Amino acid sequence: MPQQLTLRVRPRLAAVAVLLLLAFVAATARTATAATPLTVAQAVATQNNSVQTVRGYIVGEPVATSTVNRSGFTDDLAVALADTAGETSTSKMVYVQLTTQWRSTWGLRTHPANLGKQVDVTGTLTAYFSHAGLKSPSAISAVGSTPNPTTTTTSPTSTTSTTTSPSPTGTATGPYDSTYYAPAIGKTGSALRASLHSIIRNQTVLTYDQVWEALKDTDQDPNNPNNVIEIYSGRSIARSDNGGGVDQWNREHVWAKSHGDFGTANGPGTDVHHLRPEDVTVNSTRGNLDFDNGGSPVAQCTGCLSDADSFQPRDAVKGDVARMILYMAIRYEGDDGWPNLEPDESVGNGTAPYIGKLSVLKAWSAGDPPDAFEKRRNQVIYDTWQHNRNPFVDHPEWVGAIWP
Ligand SMILES: [Ca+2]
Ligand SMILES: [Ca+2]
Repeated sequence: MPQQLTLRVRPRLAAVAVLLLLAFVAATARTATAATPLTVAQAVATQNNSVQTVRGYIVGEPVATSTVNRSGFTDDLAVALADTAGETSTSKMVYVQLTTQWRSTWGLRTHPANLGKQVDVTGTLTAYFSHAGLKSPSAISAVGSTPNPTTTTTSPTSTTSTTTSPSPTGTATGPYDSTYYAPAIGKTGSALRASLHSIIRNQTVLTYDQVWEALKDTDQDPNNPNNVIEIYSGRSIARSDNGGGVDQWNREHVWAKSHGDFGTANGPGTDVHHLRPEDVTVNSTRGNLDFDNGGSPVAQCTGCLSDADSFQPRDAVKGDVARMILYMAIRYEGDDGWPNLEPDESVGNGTAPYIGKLSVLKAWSAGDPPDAFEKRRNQVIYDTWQHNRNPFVDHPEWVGAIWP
């Protein structure tokens, strides 16, 4: 009898297995046929009046065929999308018409912090401003946020009440997750970026004079409290030997201050999350160069390379440099009187508020995770000086969650 029972059950199991298989195949097919958003490059090449969904970063406000404002926004009527957040070439953009229903949520005059956000826009691929366009949108949503665009919000109270969905990137846990970072936990993409920005922009702003004292604290040599460590060269030097003379150390702006031309007024120019002690001569060699791999050896800076358009620090601080640059990108979004700083894929950015190369910085961050020195520095800045944190030191995986 037991054997007969087994024989009866087996066909049933087989039938269930077949049903499960069919369900799986159906689900897979549904996924495979779901529309993949077009890139901006594809949208530019497909101006055929079809209705499509395009994914891109908001890079400015188009006001004429070849003019896109990146700051000083004049209206909420249109936004330009590109495949990279730092794109400045209008030929690599698609201009999105914002019909009335979208202006209060997506217009840059009302929401300048939308600059740099990644969005999906569904509309008609047709010329706008005599330029590649996407008109009459039926849906606009931030990538990584809830798909219903009407729930997109910018006020801090609404942000914190957003339902937490599981993060597709997976997250490490940290000591500040239930406090400082609570509104950001579980988010990714543009939602994570917006949340982190609203968290870290609350800070004490130092004067340029205070930066000297802060650096003597934040960059203290762990083996000699009377010294500081120079970022690029790694040299330990008396903390009191600061100034403008040869072989002294001075205040290096890792985000070169000419990139966005913010100078040394209280603000990004005095933000010690990216200010570091460096030898005067090495600081001068780095100048305002973008970051990239390669070049010739740099005098007084073992392991550093430099050429006409880029600088590469020693291996031990490559990740530190990357996380400082990416901190600046999230901290400065153009909404508090300073330029919207962004990483891009260029070298030779000059005075534009961009620093390259993003792909290299991402690799540097992955290859050189935060060590005790970098973590202590972040803590000292938080406890004593600015009272804000570098999220990428606490959660290096957020680099990939924001810049996939
Ligand atoms: Ca490091
Ligand atoms: Ca920014």
